[in-house]
Amino acid sequence: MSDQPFSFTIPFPGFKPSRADNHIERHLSDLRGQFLDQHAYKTMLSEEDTLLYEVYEIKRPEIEGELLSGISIVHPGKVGNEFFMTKGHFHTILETAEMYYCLNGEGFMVMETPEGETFIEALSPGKVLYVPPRWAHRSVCTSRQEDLVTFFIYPGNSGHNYGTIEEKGFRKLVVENEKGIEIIDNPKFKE
Ligand code: PAN
Ligand code: ZN
Repeated sequence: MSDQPFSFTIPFPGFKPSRADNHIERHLSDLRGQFLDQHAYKTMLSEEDTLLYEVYEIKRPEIEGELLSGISIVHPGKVGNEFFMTKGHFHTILETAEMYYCLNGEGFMVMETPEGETFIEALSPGKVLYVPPRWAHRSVCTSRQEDLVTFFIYPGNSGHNYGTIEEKGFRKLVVENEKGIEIIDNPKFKE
């Protein structure tokens, strides 16, 4: 027997979907080693394991032909001068794409391929972003007070490879310095 079609709503504001099968919370401790300023990271972590972002997942079977979707909410804040961000990942099946639709806030999607190509796209409400197959992706919230909220859709069989990024990091980082928001090379990136 086939599944029935279903629908849900994403309320404005709030952005918590009316249907969510899973709610993931990721804290500072989940991004160990990823922020450039490790002194600031450790100091912050010793005070509180701050909530950096949340994901509401609409679950479907993780098989080819299905689509997985959900809402990602990255909260505003910084570790040192680097903005709060998601862990970021490649898809386990590298040849799978993803689409993002930005609903709220300001930020960037930081992307790179295994071959070292990089691409950074600014996100603001209304922006639709296509992340092609092979591109690792990480969302970064640069709003002062607002959450960066995106709706995402990707193939059911994609899977998530977090290990490569945990080990190597991304080639580019989003920081704020005297000049304002800047994209810099990650001095700690491991080839
Ligand atoms: C998104 C991400 C979500 C959270 O659903 O999973 O934004 O980021 P991390 O998974 O890197 O913690 C997605 O890209 N799924 O494939
Ligand atoms: Zn993804």
